[in-house]
Amino acid sequence: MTDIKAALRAQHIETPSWAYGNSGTRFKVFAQRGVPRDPYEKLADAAQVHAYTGIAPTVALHIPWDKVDDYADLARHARELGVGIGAINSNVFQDDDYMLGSVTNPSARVRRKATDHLLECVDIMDATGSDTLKLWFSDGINYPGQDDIRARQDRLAESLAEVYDRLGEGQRFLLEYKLFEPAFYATDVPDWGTAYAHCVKLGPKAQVVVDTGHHAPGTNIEFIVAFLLREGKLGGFDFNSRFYADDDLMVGAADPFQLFRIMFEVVRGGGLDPETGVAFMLDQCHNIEPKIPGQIRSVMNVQEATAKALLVDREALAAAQSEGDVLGANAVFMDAYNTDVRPLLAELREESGLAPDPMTAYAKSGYFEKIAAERVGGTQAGWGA
Ligand code: RM4
Ligand code: MN
Repeated sequence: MTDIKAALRAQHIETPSWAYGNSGTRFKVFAQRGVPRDPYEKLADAAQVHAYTGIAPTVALHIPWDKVDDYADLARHARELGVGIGAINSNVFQDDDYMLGSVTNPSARVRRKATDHLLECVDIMDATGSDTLKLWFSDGINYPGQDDIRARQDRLAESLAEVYDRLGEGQRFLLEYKLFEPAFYATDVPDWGTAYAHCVKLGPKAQVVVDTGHHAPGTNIEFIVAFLLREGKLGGFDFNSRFYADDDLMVGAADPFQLFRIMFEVVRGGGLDPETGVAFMLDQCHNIEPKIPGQIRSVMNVQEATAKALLVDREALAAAQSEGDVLGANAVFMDAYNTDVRPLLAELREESGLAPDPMTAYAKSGYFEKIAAERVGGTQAGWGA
């Protein structure tokens, strides 16, 4: 139990700045009270998630949504709030120039512009002390014949190589894949295999990030996790859950059993050891639920799945597996999943001087009432600003 608690204490879950802003679907973005107006206020909200969970000490930024004049000052502000700057997320999907792609665009001028943005993100890493750049490309084509699939791979490789060469000591990039959307026919980085092949060619500073919402229904995500971890190429997760497409709902809400299976492979592959560098990040939007409690709940969901994964009796499992005891092995696995770990986590929090239930503690704190009263006027942050 001491080992399990130590592993749980060491786990860090990163929250995304965009989760604190308004979001919605293409039909409607619902504005909520108290929503941050700038990156400074987003960091203040993220600090609340850390204050009540104790395990969310970093915040991912999205550029240009979180553009500021002085990034060192933003990092200082984060430190004062007790958090740090996590991954820098690039954005090459919201400019008219990118209609036919960013780094894979047939136009050399557009490709240059896109790559320059990625390089600018590395500058921001330098200024904030962030060690991770996250690359997601919306690039792809909607119609057969629209562009040359193979040439687009060449252009992608060229841009990635330039960014890779710009990375400093202790910096890395994570390449994210996504099956479809916004491109519908062929996406340029549609799956882990494509991301993996590019990363292998580039070297150790390039790794794959698994966004749990970016697969076809029924995909065995834990298999991908086991494989990438074994190859030293699992850079981290963008956690969220989905029912249909890239729903960005709270992680563990749609399929807690899948989250447990993923976390078991992480534990099995040593991915909880900080040296492996697996980043546990959330990539979510809270369209209809309040944002800070939505993030607190999500962090707790990942922590609960991790605790259950750590509870799997690995010795008993290995014994059953080597004897070919199918039902016995499955029972060991399910016993852990069916354990209620909430009392253990409450105890862990109390040992660290935190309230046993972060949701209630936050609700009682009065923080929401305070930001709702104070944050009037100005333009609320939203997905895309
Ligand atoms: C993309 C992808 C990226 C995230 C943006 C907001 O679908 O998941 O990780 O930065 O959405
Ligand atoms: Mn993502």
